[in-house]
Amino acid sequence: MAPHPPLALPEGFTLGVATSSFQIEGAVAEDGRGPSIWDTFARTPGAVVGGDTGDVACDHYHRLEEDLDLLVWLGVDSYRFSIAWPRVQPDGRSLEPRGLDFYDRLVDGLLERGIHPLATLYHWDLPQRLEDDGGWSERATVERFVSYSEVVAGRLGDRVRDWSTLNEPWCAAFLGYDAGIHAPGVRDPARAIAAVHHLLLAHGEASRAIRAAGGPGTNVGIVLNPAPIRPASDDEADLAAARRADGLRNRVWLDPLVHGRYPDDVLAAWEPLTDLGALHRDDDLAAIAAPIDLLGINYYNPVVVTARPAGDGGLPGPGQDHLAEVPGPAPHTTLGWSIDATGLEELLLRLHRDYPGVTMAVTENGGAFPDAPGPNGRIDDTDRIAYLDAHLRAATRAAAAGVDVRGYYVWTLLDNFEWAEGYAPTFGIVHVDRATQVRTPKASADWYREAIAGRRGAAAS
Ligand code: IFM
Repeated sequence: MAPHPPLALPEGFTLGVATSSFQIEGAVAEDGRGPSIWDTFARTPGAVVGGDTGDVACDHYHRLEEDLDLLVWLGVDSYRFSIAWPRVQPDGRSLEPRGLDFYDRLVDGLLERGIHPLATLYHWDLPQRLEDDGGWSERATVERFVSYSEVVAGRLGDRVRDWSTLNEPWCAAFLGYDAGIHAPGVRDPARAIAAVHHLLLAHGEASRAIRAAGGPGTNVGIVLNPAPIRPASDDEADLAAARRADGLRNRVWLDPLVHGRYPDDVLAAWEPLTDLGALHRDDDLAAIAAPIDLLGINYYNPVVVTARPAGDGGLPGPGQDHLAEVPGPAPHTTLGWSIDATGLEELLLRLHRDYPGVTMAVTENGGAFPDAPGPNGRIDDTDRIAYLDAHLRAATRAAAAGVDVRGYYVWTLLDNFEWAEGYAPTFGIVHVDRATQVRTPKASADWYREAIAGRRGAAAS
């Protein structure tokens, strides 16, 4: 079961698992938590497969100790989790101390167990009240995020040293405000373009506030979901489509964050869609480009794109009507995503080349697989083990080639609420019985546990 051949991890390489608040916590109306945009969206008929909601999810809010003990059993170095903004500020403004108390217990529970916390402040659960005022399309949401970040870092910053501001702002902006397939379900290119800028600005401004609240030794970063973009063919139109798609998936985030400027081709494409002059103010880019300590990379699969006639649909993202994603080569996970670990290595090498000097970690990687229980009820998910093993090796190859990549987090600990797909796709290394909430480690959990222990053994010998 242990990885074969043994993993050659760089010295000090972190192995962890990742989750997010809305996907696991449940208890959406408890201890003063306010509604988030995902509570609202999940109740919109047809928005989420099977009408699933986050009302119960993995009931993690009530099963915190049990889940912390699972982390101990796995032996992870670090746990990446997110804080639910509407638990801490139910309406995006006023403070709910019981919400903060929960994260206090979570952080203390991790530290008591020798597990390093990596806290994300925003994994898509915007307080609904802020969306009613315009959400990420409005500049005022930046201020709200900064004050929320100050409150959380003020309370936890004596114990949490590593923070990320946002998780995958690409999804928040483009799936949420352009394609409308994630909360808040808006389809308005101008609002999506505004959301990009405000999310980036919120990251930059909040990073300053978190450092101030946490004091020396505070590390702040952001988590993105960049991907290698591959043209469907060598046709000039497909090559141009790939370049265009790369702009919105990768460069529109990374160029401002690292180089302090938006890519010219993206600005040119967006100019006809909105008033960029009014949106982008003088000092914004300086704030966005504040140095980061860690760039989190969530990697699942490369994206294959083709040119197509403009019309409804297209790739998520303003100005991408004439682009489409085509299925990548087999094999695929149950969500139809190509399994391609070489894409992770290629991506890390490209980021190292184009954005030198940035320290990275793979903050999410994993797959949804069929997970049929065997006669003894055990889930022998050899497909997931093969996936994780190949990707972990790809990350270590990139590290050996000189990329500054310091860790790897499996997505995810528990089978959970997979956003618009509901509970059917399972990414967890631990099975969760939806009726009883009983947690049962899958074979992949045993594999990861042995990989972690083997690595520790190798370091000690
Ligand atoms: O479940 C999500 C997670 O919330 C963000 N990254 C991708 C995962 C799988 O889709």
